[in-house]
Amino acid sequence: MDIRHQHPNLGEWIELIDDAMTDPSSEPILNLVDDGSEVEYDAIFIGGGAGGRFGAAYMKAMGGRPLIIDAWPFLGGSCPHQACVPHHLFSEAAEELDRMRWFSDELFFPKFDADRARILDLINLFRAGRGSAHAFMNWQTKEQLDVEYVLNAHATIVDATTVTAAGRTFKARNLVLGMGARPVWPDIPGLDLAGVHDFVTLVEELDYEPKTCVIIGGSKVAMEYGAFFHATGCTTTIVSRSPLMRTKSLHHIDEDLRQYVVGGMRKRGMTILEGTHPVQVNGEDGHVTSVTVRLETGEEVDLPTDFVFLGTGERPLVQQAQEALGIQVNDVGRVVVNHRMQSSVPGVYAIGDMIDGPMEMFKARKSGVTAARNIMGEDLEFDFTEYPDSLHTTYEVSWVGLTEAEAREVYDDVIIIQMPPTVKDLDTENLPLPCAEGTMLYAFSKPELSGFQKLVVDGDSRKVLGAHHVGYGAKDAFQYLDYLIHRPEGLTIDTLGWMNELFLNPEHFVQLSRLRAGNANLRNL
Ligand code: COM
Repeated sequence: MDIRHQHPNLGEWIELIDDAMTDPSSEPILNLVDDGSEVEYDAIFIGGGAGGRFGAAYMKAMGGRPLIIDAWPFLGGSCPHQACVPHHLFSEAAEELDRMRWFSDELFFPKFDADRARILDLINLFRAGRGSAHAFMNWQTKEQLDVEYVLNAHATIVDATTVTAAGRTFKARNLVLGMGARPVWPDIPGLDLAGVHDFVTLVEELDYEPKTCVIIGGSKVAMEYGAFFHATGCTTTIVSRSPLMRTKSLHHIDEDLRQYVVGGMRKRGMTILEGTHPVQVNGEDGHVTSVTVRLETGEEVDLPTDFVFLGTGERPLVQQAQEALGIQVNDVGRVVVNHRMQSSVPGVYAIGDMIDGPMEMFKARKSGVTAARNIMGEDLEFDFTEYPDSLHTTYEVSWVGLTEAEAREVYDDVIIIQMPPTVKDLDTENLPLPCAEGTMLYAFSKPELSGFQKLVVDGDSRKVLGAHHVGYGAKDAFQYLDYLIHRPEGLTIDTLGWMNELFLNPEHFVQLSRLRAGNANLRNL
């Protein structure tokens, strides 16, 4: 279907994409300036997810000629379809549900009606609404960004400059691989039973309301989806080999922050079994009924459940690139690239979830842009070994820079500014601080739920080394804190304490820094 000279509006795009998703024999969607046969593109982006879409858009803006090819009939990749967008919807629901449960029948809150808190309703809400994001990505990329694309068509890599798709052959100076990743399932018996899901099959296939959940794995996905399931009333147990937030994929987790987050999950009734191995998933009549696990003590126990969720990580889709190009991948199956996103094959770049580092949006988009800018002749490096991070439980948890323990290994005079403070016999359980965006109601009636924050400062240089926050409303500020503290000149407590805070805003550490900045020799707070 050639849509180059058509200009579907959003509603028309939704229909077009729906038709393509439901009809396996539907035609490719072509948005090509000419038939493509005589053209040498600057780059073909295989995969139009966050990395490919942003890379191609940047290249086009620089005067280049990119082409995106994607197997799905929409751009944006897994983010709006199965990954980040549903996760954020579910995390927001978890936060709301948590508040409604704690305040059930208090103040203006109605009595909590557990029958109305359903996983399946939220999934159906997402399924019914995700088409708008898909439509917008296609519309914006065509009409505003003027990027050519072929959708609803599998790309076959012929060599480092040639790709076939939709029955045509396309040539380019460079290939940018952004085919993404898919969840990996561990090797334990019983995972073929109905009722076993990962975050992809959850939104595509769940067709009943689970009553209990056993989560296998201790990843960010395990914690985030677990907190959501539990908040709906689906009693959730997490089975993790490592302590939560101590998995290899997370860095710079401060121990006090970790204790507050994991303690908060337990306080809400979740069971968290650390040092525990899944042995097998058991079922009856083809449906899961329990999970056998080996506890830290060596004892094996059965955890009855009607729903198993896997949070055991993802692997990139590299097979085709390996077979066609002999591209180098590392021991966890990620394409090896340098800081310009160049792979071991000249002219072939890899981006997003295909490469090492966090499978996060900032890395996807910026790696795509880095590839594009290098292809267009810039000498630009992107090193994503340091980055701010966040996750959701029923809280928003954000962190950047060094933990207290990491700082103490390197610096002699580490100063901690923290709320609530660690002071013996202070009765901090009843201290309504930090009270800030989203925790005012908690502060005044359930103070121990008000959150946690810690700033780590080098007392000698007065520079902020790290910031750690549990609460609400701080994540946006951490984007800028990350930038400020990683500048060569860093961010001193004096500069931070001199910023203009908007109302209380303790989550941005401004007022707490101001209380100490007058000290010539900094002191803990
Ligand atoms: C976001 C997808 S949902 S993209 O990064 O805008 O392509």
